[in-house]
Amino acid sequence: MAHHEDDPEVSAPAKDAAGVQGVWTGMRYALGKPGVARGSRAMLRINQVDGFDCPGCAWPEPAQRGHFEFCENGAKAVAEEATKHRADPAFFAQHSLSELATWTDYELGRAGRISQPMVRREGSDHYEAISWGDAFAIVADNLRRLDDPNEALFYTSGRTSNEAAFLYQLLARAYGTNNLPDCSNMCHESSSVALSETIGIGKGSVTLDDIHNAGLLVIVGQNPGTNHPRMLTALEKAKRNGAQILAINPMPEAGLLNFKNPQTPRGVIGGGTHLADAFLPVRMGGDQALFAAIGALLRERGAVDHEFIAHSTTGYDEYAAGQLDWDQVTKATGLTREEISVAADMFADSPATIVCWAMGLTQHRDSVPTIKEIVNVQLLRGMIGLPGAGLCPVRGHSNVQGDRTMGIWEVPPPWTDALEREFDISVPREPGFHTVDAIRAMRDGRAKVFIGMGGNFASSSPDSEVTQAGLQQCELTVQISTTLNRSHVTAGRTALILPTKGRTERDTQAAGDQVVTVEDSMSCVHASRGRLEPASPFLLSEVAIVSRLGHELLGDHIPWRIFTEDYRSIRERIARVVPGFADYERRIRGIGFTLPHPPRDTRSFDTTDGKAHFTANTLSVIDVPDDRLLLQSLRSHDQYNTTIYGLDDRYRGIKQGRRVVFMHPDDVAAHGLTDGQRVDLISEWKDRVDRRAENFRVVSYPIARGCVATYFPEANALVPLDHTAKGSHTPVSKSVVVRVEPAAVEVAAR
Ligand SMILES: Nc1nc2c(c(=O)[nH]1)N[C@H]1C(S)=C(S)[C@@H](COP(=O)(O)OP(=O)(O)OC[C@H]3O[C@@H](n4cnc5c(=O)[nH]c(N)nc54)[C@H](O)[C@@H]3O)O[C@H]1N2
Ligand SMILES: Nc1nc2c(c(=O)[nH]1)N[C@H]1C(S)=C(S)[C@@H](COP(=O)(O)OP(=O)(O)OC[C@H]3O[C@@H](n4cnc5c(=O)[nH]c(N)nc54)[C@H](O)[C@@H]3O)O[C@H]1N2
Ligand SMILES: [Mo]
Repeated sequence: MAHHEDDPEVSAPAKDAAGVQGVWTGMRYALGKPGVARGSRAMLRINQVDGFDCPGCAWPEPAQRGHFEFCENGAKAVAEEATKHRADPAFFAQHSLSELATWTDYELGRAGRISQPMVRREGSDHYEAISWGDAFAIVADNLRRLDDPNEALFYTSGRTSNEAAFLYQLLARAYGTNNLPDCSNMCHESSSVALSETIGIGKGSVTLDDIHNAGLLVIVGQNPGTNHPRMLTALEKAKRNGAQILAINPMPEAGLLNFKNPQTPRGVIGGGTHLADAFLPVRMGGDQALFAAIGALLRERGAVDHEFIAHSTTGYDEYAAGQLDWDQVTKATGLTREEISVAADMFADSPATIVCWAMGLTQHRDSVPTIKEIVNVQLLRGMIGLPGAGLCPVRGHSNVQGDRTMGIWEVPPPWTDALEREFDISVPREPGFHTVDAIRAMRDGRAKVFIGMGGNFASSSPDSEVTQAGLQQCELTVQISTTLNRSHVTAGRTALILPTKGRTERDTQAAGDQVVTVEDSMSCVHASRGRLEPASPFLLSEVAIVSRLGHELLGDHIPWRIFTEDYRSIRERIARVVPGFADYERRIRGIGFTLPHPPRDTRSFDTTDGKAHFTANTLSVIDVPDDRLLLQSLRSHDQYNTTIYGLDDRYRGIKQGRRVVFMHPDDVAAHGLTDGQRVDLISEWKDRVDRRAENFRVVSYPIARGCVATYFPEANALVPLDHTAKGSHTPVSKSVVVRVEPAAVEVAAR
């Protein structure tokens, strides 16, 4: 494999998202990779009622579907699954593990779909083919040999269907552990924690119609143009209906400012729709102070819904008694009091406000209080459970919310008693390991078997060196995967790759072609039917893999075989165990159904006292010394988490390279650097370990002062394992204190 030079070309960032270029790029991915027929057939089935759910993101589909309910993002995700490249036994015979370890994530991903089960036996430097039967026997043997079921880890990424997720947590819990870390731990955990504690449910309270009918949409810490492109269509519609948009972000992301909808003539030919009416270039980590200030200004102006507060909430007096220190606010936000007042006016003038957010809020040390401060502002104005109003955490992975609903969680779910009764098992009640604890357990030899249901734990987790060493120390690692990634290369002493079908692929079992179900970011559950020919005849579905492992490990006390033959039998069990799923089978026909959400549906709150909770949060701002910078790691336009589709980041003006660090021109100068210079990033934390990531090109960029940005997963080496969000244990991927040094000479020459 030819190694790609990482030598970025830089031009001015784009001012709008999508447009013709977006469609062109999307179609290019769709048509170029899998071959024209397979590609376009796949595209036409995305997000249609009888098609498959787009594996791109968790943004909901409208009830009235257009012919093209997908975007560039979805097109790339589908093309990735439909690639013609194969990591087959010949590939693994040719490339040793030590060689593959030198490849970038981009190069690994391009090896394509894994076509057969593979094993790396202890001491060998190569994977070799293995039969499914032998592979399951190895897993079951290793699990049986453990002294304690809590020495095993069952990780899940967020693409897994409800059916596979339900069986997977059943397998782990029946085996005897709650060690179910998942990508949520690194993603929206802070949202789930903050919302559960304040409104009694860890999910967003709006529907797509609410978005369309909002008076004010606040988009904070999210880059929808790249990560949720279909959301732009909803924003455009809201805008036509008269909505105002307030964007809050340290970077002026293209999709927030202007949108050329490629699916309307206006978008293709005209100037597009101006989206943001106001833009606050907040300093990273400054949102808690910002929303506390907005709340204070609203109270000052009397823009308060006293009736709602008296009837439906508690804690207002304590919250309202909080004193605001404006010096602290301006320091934390980097904004002036006037700028914040403009934002407060927008809240005060809006009859219906929705706040949307994503990783820019959830991956900080103070993420939980920050989101609680947003809840405060929404409660203050009574903006919950009203048409066009509410709280909207925008989820990432297409079924990450559904996986949680199905019990993928290190905490035993509230319906654990029902699960025990249904399957006549006993489930431990003490919580298992979340992602960060799972890494600690591997590092310390307390966890010895790692099983990954999708995902790429080695690259997506914090403190790459510690995580990867932890995996390599395991007695057994098992990756249930579609495409090759770094987690296959950072193999345990014995390592298995169990290749599975993607969501786009036909899943035929004894009872015929199967559908699976997923839940989107707005709690709508619907069916997904794969249509494409599977990438290889040897692939098993995720459901079949879990069931065969369950059978091998636990026997047929749980009817694993029946589950695989007909997925309806799994949904029957889910309907009996998980609240909200009664009559599951019938209700997934057509466009599906929406799960109950008390605040949204009836303005009621499932908290201890039946009220929504105002919270009084102490403000403490991360202290960044003058000669240091605060670093965030984010996504380029050409990646899906650790899957790197290409080396460009079109909207930010980057081509052919990923090792860039975005920096305000004044910071470039203040740090004695020049645009284009190569630098090393060294993260500093109280454990005094210098974590390094080397050889990044400085890019002068409009980003808030004192803040820098670089791409995930290249930056994960810089995120200290023990530096997590208070209350949610989420790694602080967006607030790492770094020093920047000119690149060491020998590195620059590499
Ligand atoms: N194409 C594509 N789509 C995706 C993904 C992908 O990788 N590629 N990933 C999926 C997943 S799993 C997820 S979770 C979502 C992620 O979706 P996003 O959350 O949009 O993802 P990020 O790229 O991490 O962008 C974070 C945004 O927050 C801003 N930000 C950073 N720190 C702060 C802060 O302190 N305050 C404020 N106000 N803003 C801040 C950044 O400048 C950036 O615009 O996307 C999903 N969709
Ligand atoms: N520094 C930093 N770190 C981060 C983040 C950040 O912003 N900054 N974001 C965090 C977030 S929000 C998330 S969600 C995590 C993501 O963490 P993960 O979910 O662990 O990572 P992904 O890159 O999404 O996983 C991609 C792999 O999943 C496999 N895969 C794809 N589709 C399927 C499928 O249908 N079935 C199965 N079984 N496997 C499949 C493929 O082999 C592919 O290589 O990363 C987190 N890590
Ligand atoms: Mo995510």
